[in-house]
Amino acid sequence: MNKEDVCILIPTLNEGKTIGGIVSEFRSMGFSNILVIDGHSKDDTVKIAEKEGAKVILQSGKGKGQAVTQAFQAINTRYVVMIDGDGTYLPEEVYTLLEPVTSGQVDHVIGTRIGNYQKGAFTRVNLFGNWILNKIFGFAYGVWLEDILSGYRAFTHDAIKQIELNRTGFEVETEITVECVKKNLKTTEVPIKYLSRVSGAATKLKPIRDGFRIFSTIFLLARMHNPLFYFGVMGGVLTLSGLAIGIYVVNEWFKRIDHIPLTILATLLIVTGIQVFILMVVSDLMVSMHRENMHLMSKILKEKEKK
Ligand SMILES: Nc1nc2c(ncn2[C@@H]2O[C@H](COP(=O)(O)OP(=O)(O)OP(=O)(O)O)[C@@H](O)[C@H]2O)c(=O)[nH]1
Ligand SMILES: [Mg+2]
Repeated sequence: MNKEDVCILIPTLNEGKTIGGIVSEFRSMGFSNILVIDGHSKDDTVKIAEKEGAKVILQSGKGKGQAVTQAFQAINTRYVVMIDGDGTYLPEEVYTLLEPVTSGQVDHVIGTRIGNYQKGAFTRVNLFGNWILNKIFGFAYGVWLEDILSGYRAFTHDAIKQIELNRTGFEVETEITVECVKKNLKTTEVPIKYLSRVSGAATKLKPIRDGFRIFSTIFLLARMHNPLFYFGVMGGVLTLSGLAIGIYVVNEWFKRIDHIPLTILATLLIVTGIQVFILMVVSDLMVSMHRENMHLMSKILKEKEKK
């Protein structure tokens, strides 16, 4: 691998304490193409990054997701490594991430933090949230990964040009992973070390708000990929809540107490739930047929290319 072919992409927002060290470490390893995409930091992040020899661009919108989207459009090297600017990932592990893409095995590598993290790097809430979101992702997309939210990744040029991103915030890692599954880009995970933030450097992640956003991203993006999951969860929630209210209503009715509005509500919930289940079967059929058509189309195109 030629180091000129690698762009090191670092999204930053007020990371003045750590960005200098990261850029200089990559430079001392021989990586000269370092792109910092900054979210209009109020501290001296931009100045330090430039001084250490990185190219800095300011993002046009808000959020890590928008920054990464903009950077992906601007990058034209053969390989890309994305790393957070908060000093929680080790630049020296870049070769571990690059190996599977440069050897042509995969299009996308995730550095998995779960097996080797410094004490205090994850709060209990983050660790639990991470675990549950990875499991939900597995159910939704049928791909079981350990750390879909990791900020240390490597990509091929082909991958960053195929990945289409629409989310603006911390849902970006999820959306990247979903896009890779949908576009049949091969993904693998390699274990990496995860450090805690240096003291005084504030996180921008709000666990509950961002956790919920990440969950809704996994859920909403599954509609076209796995309608069984998407409509199944929705139908399940509706029907089960209808049944719960229904059981209560019937129980009360045996005691000669009537709950007319609740009876109507229970009926409506159950009927809507069943309709969503029907929609689920129909959507699944449509997605399967579409997939077969696309498969056939790409086969025809490949044969045409051969001729
Ligand atoms: N350009 C840009 N970068 C951002 C923005 N928000 C966060 N970042 C950067 O994205 C990286 C990840 O953000 P963090 O706040 O560390 O989020 P996290 O790693 O999920 O959470 P922690 O566990 O607290 O580290 C850091 O380098 C941030 O500086 C933004 O709005 N714009
Ligand atoms: Mg971080």
